[in-house]
Amino acid sequence: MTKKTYQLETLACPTCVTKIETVLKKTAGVDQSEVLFNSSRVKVSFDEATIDSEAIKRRIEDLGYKVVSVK
Ligand SMILES: [Cu+2]
Repeated sequence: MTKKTYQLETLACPTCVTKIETVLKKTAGVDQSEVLFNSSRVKVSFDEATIDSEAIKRRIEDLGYKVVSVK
């Protein structure tokens, strides 16, 4: 399992957290995801055989949240 942290631009409200988590939970290959509202970070653990980091980043950005950095 691979773990990455995606730094987003400042999240405006807690609804964003639910929105991102809901989509990531339904994404094939994603094992766990957690959105940290205060730091505007998304922590994801995923199976690289099924999905790569770039696809997860795109998934988040498709929702309208810009990913500033990934580590
Ligand atoms: Cu919001």
